[in-house]
Formats: sequence, structure tokens, C-alpha cells
Amino acid sequence: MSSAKKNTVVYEARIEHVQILDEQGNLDAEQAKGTLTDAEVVELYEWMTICRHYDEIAFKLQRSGRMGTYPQNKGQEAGPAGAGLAIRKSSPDNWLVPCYRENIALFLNGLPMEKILLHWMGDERGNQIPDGVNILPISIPIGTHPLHAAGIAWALKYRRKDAVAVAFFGDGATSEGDVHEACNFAGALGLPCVFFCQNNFWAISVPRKRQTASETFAQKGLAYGHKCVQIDGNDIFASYKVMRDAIEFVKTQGRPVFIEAVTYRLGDHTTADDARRYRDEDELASWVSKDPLIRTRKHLEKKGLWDDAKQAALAARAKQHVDGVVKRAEGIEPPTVDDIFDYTFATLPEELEVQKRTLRTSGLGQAPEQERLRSTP
Ligand SMILES: Cc1ncc(C[n+]2csc(CCOP(=O)(O)OP(=O)(O)O)c2C)c(N)n1
Ligand SMILES: [Mg+2]
Repeated sequence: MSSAKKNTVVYEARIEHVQILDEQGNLDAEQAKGTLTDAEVVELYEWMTICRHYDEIAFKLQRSGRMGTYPQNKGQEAGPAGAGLAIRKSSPDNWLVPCYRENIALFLNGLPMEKILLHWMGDERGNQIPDGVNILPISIPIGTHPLHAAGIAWALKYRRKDAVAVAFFGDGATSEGDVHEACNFAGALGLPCVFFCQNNFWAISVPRKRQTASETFAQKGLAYGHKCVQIDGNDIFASYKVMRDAIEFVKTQGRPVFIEAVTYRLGDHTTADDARRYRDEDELASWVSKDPLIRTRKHLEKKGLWDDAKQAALAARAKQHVDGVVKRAEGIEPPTVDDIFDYTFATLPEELEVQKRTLRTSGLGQAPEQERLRSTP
């Protein structure tokens, strides 16, 4: 008889995909039990519609020279909507640590809508979050902010707060080292942190298949000891339920959760991009039918909770609401040129001090004292 030892399997894993509301607006009643109430579905549908209109207006502001650049959230509203509501409902002490494609989660958690417009207008005041709103400024550096979420989660744990930190980031961000450091840190220290990865199949012009050889983004958390799950990111029920359960899990089990929300960017990367140059028309068309607004409306109509008259009233409300937001954003006193210098150093280095002075002169960069000399008769 052979005495050779048999190899054993030391690790096996499965990634579950959660979908509760399908493309036709059909609901899996069993899974939906105890999740969103009818009033909440209506609330989220209204918010998604307002945010879609906000996106269209922001696009026009950029095209008419009233905004620097803007990344549309179009098509990706459902994931952050359901997740945002779950975050809001579980505790006012939770923290959101966003990038730029989850506006709706921020608005649902108290960020004034003009803040995002101001940010993209290049006004630093767009990044000043009101006191009591636990949201960090949106992170343009890709993938750096999950580290901040892990740090906040560590502080929450240290202070024994019954709350969590949630980082939102894209598929492209998972190729950045910082994301892995954040995931490892949160896993190793057992932090109350949820990682919400919006896989929209593109990182500017880099397609998902070039981004990683990993079969899912969700499984990236496994190596760091996270509980990992993939959801239909265009399904408000799935995102609400999975985020709600994730928050409960990280608080009670002391292990982070990594959620991959499978969605699609229906617009260009930003207003500075033209996706037609690298993206297949058929691929885009196949995702238009999965639009989260369409399926949520179908669901509401099936339940007798929505009709054309309500839609028309909502469209008018969305217009009025966003008009007000634009008015507030454009109505504030413009920032001074000093803003360029005033947010990095407590004491400006001499070189920048000179630049700050000369920027205010009307001539060819002369220091104010030189200007005065020149104009002396
Ligand atoms: C550290 C860093 N590297 C590169 C960029 C340039 N950049 C801006 S957006 C982007 C793609 C991000 O893709 P993804 O994380 O999938 O987010 P999405 O834009 O698809 O929502 C890149 C590379 C950046 N902003 N920051
Ligand atoms: Mg992406």
C-alpha cells in the first residue's frame, strides 16, 4: 500500500451574484421581502430621475463654457441609490468616501447638490462639506481614497462607534496599489469598512477585459479576508439589500465586505472624452435596455404606483429642482485668484508669494512694485 499523502484543498470560494429586480421590472418577491417599501422605491426612482436630469444639465453647462469638465453618472444611478439609502438608514455616523460616479449616494446622505457643480466649476468651495455631513470630497486621483475609508473605519472602531465607512470606486481603480493596501489594512485589522466597486466595464478607454484577468472584481477582496459579493448594479433592490446586510456584517463580524456592482457607463468618460472612438455601438445598445430608470419605472407601473401623469409631474419637478441648484451654484460670489495659492501651504514659500503678487498685476508678470515704478511719471 502506498504511504503517499493526498493533497488537500486549503481554500475554496464562490462569488454570489445578486439580482432582485430584472430588466423587465419583475421582482423576486422572496428576496425582496423586508427590503424597500413602495414609498422608498418611489423616492429612489424620483432621485434617479432628478440625478439623470442633473447630469444632462451639467453636460450642457460644460458645453456652453460654464463648467470645466464633468463626468456623467448616466446609467449607474441604481447601485449608489440603493447603497446610499442603506447607508443613510443604518446610522447618521456612517461615512461615505466617494470618487465621482455616485452623486446620488451623496445627495441622499445630505450633500447639497450645488457642491458637485461647484467642484467641476473649479471652485474649491465645492469641496467644503457642511458640518454634520459625513462625506469626504470627491476623489479625482483614482484609487487613493479607499485608504481614507480604511483610516476612518479604523477610527470608528477605535472609538467604538456603531458605524461604518464606505468607499466607492471604479473597476479601473482596482489596478491601483492603494486599493489593495486599503483592502489589506481593513481585512488585517478587521475594520468596519465596505468597499463598493462600480464595474462599468470601462476605465476611460481601457475595457474591462484589459483591466484584469480576474473573472470578477468581487473576488479581489477574498485574498484580504473580505466577504465578497457581486450584484446587478442596475437593480436598486439588490444594491439596497446587499449594502444593508454588508453594514450589519462588518459591524457584527469584524470583517470588511467587498461589493462589485455590475453596471455600465452610458455616457462618455467625461465631457473631455468621445467614447465613439473606442466603444462598440452594439455594446452600448445592449446596455441601454438595462437602464435602471426604465426597469424601476416598469416595476412601479406593474404595481400601479406610476403612470404618465406622475412622470410628467416628476419631469417638471426635476427641471425646477435642478434649475434652482444651478442658480445657487452660479449665484455665489466667484472665488478670488488667491484660491490657487491658499490651500496647500500654511506659509507660502517665497517663490509662490511672488507668483501670487504678480498674478494680480495687469502687465506681463511684473511684481506690483515694478508696475508702480513703470507708471511713475
Ligand atoms: C492616480 C490616477 N491615475 C490616473 C488618473 C486618470 N484617470 C482619470 S479617470 C481614470 C479611469 C478610472 O476608471 P474607473 O476606476 O473604472 O472609474 P470610472 O471612470 O469608470 O467610473 C483614469 C485613469 C487619475 N485621475 N488618477
Ligand atoms: Mg470604470
